[in-house]
Amino acid sequence: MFGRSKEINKSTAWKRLESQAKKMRKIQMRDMFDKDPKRAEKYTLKLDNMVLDFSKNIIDDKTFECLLKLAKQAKVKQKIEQMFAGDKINITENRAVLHIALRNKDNTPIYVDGKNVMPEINNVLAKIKSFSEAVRLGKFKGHTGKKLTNIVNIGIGGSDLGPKMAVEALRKYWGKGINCYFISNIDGTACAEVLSKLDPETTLFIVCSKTFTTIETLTNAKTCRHWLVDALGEPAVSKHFVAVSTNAKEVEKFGIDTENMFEFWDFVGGRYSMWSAIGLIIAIAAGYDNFEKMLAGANAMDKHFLNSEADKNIPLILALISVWYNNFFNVRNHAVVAYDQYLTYLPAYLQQLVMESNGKFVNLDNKFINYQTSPVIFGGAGTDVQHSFFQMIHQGTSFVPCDFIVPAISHNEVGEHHEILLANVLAQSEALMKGKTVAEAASELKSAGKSVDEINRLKKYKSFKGNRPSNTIIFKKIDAYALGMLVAMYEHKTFVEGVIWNIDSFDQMGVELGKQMALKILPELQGSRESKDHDSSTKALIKMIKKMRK
Ligand code: G6Q
Repeated sequence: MFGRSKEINKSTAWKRLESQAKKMRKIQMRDMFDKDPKRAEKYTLKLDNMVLDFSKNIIDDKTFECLLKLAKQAKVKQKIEQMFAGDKINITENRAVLHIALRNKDNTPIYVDGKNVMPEINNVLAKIKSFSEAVRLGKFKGHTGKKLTNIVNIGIGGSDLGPKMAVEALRKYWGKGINCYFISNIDGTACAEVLSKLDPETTLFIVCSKTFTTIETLTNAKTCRHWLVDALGEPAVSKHFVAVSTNAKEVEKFGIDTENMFEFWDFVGGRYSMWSAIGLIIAIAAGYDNFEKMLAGANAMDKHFLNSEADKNIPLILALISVWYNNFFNVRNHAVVAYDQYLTYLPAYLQQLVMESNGKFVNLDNKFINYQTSPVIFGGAGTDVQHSFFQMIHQGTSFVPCDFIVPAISHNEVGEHHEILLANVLAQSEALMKGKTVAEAASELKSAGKSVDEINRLKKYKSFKGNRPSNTIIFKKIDAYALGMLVAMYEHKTFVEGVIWNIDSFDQMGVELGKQMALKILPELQGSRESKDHDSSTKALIKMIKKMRK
């Protein structure tokens, strides 16, 4: 129903892009800038307090037109409308995909199986509001009557990365005295290190798990529960534990009163869930007003995405540019560099969003794909990463498209720090685009007074091929509204890429096999079952580990 009769790499738009890429490989961006003084203006889009400059990409009018045709051929517009209408576009799990409903500020009805989902969403939002305010104001107190100031999110994957990224992004807005912690890894160190800093009397645990069956989360939650009960006794649990889940039965079984449970729904995928009660810690840390602003920012991006023409549509254009390099330049990576210390966890969040959504090799027609899907996403905070992996971005043998994200105004305008930071981000994108020819490097060496021998020895090492693409995304300031826009922009970009590749961006079957095998290996490691049915490497490793642990 949602597949396409013709594979996208057989479409005329794809074929046209292949020949266009051959042509564009010979073109230098710096020449296109020289020829067209309006290039930046032409390839810049604005939305509220956000600017996207995508002019430093290896595209021209013809390329842009072909990319838009590809989107048309892939029926991107129709797919966007299907998502917003609540159609079950997650076909492998037969689910609607409605993170957009979580921030549907206009409250227009959205139906799934004939039922409007908005009333339930609004009820949970009201519950998030009243609970987060009660905790912040000290009205919801711990068992011994103390204010809850240490908020611990226990969850993993989608139940961790989004809230963790957003809570850090909004650190400047944290309520006075509030501290946030995240426990995700099954590694006992994660739990031990966090618990060692906490006082049970002032600690609130939020157990976030859509399924409430995830072994890491349940094991961590159990350990934290024991820690609390040891200190304050069983009756304290209801004052120190709340759950966010779709699975009331398992929440109850775990020993959390369903009164203390915040619901969410199957139509919200884990990695798209920070807008739901999974974001409870965001509301507690930064205040419900900011949580609402974040939803409003995302909603503004949703409306832009749904209503803008393709050639003005920010997430759609970013997706097309990504497909352009991925499928026509054989590029396998994409770097996201946020020049904002508070966005430190954005790349980790995006790694899941993009790679879990689009790292797929079966299409919507149930066929193996013979073209490249998700790139590898990596990144970090600028300027730090300029002193680590940027060497490869500037002089590596293949290019890595970059997204540079930066606020014009910092939350911490200390001395000239922010201006230096801004100068750096602009310098990076310009340097990547322009490069420095061998002749330019030679003339620089000459001006520095180097000998002819020295110049000849060094000029290639000091050259930069340039023509390395990047997008620059500027916000006035990264407040909660801007954060909402930014994250929604990437969600929709990821969706459009998936539509073009004709894959289901909303399941994650690829994480299952390892989980299944771990369950089999666990009793073997614990000694209760003999290791068999493994390859010789795994068998030997089990044996060695058991010996070391004796
Ligand atoms: C995200 C994935 C996955 C999920 C975790 C945690 O889209 O579904 O990362 O969020 O596996 O699952 P639970 O929330 O069910 O514990």
